[in-house]
Amino acid sequence: MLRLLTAGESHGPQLTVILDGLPAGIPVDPDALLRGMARRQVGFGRGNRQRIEKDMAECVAGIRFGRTTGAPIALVVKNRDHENWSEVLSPFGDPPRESPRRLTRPRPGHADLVGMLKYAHHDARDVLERASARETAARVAAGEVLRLFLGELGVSVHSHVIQIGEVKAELQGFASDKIFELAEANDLRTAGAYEAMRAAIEEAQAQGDTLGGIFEVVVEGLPPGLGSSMAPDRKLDARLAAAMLSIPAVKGMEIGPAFANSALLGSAVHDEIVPVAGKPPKRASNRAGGLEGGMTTGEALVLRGAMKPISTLKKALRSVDMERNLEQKAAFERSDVCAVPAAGVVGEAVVMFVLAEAFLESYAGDTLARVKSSLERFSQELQERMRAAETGGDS
Ligand code: EPS
Repeated sequence: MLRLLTAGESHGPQLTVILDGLPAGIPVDPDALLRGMARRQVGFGRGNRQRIEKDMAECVAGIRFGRTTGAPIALVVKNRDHENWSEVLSPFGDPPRESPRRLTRPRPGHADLVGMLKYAHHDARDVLERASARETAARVAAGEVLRLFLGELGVSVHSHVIQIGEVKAELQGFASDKIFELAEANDLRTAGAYEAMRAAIEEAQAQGDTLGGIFEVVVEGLPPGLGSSMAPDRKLDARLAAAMLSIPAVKGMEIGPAFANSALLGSAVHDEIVPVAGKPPKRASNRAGGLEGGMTTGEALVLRGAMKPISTLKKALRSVDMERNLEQKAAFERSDVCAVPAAGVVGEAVVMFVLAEAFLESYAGDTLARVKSSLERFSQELQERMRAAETGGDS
């Protein structure tokens, strides 16, 4: 069983993540963690906070001399901005009177109002500090360890932005390698329509507004059969959907071109099965996005996340001052205009967690070597089966 738990407020001293259940013996390169965290901080349209933070994951448990030990892994990401907030977020003592950081006019779209009602808070800061997407830095830190594990199993995970506001990237005919290379090279993490996307963000910013969009996570190198069709809660598509929707502001998810598929005839949607000598069959296309029957097909896994626009608006919407129950404009505080590029990197992290869990279900092992040899055995079994079928002795 793989478990992940994060703690930490957006402006508290640090974020903490515990990842428990990975096998021993995974090589961990601290520079890889650093690079992964830096990718999440990229993004035209982010606010000034990213100029303050330089995210680093400090390992405080579970890794020794560059390898996982099998113990729970604990990583810490310091919030540099905390020094400006230490009084406001003090764990003890009395709240400062008339604090300018007190937030009583909840922002539509944020967790503010419902959280105030649910937890009986008078200051929405008690809600928003945790609802903030800052928490995703911790999940990305853990995700980078998961990436190293999956990399050992031959799996690679990428993401790119396919839409900002109404601007769509035109990617017809692009090979996936080219898409990833282009996306890694710019601050919108997109392989197409960069200039138009940037202009849309600038326009929203000039109007005191915000923009959402769609990112795509692509995973290559998966074996067929991760997940299960046998019970609803083991279906990989359902688990991936839950993971994607756990990212702040992600309100929709799509497996491959699922919405477009729903408008087509079956013959135009389903991926035909073609034989390969000595190996399991391949697919002539991948409109299923790499999943059938709640299991990976062995083709690339393609998942899309739709992110709503950031809910902190300079051009504030109507709200209610909860101290007086009177109509007021919603509060505004420093925020991002658009965070879709970062959400894609978070998407990678949450998807990697589900995939690592699924690998450990099918190929359990206390050490990386045992997990690898179990996966290798499965691959050999598939090849032997197809070779036997070719010689007429289907086993
Ligand atoms: C966020 C508000 C902004 C974002 C933050 C999420 O923070 P601040 O209020 O300190 O400017 O930058 O995201 C991050 C700090 C991050 O690292 O992703 C919010 O309200 O959700």
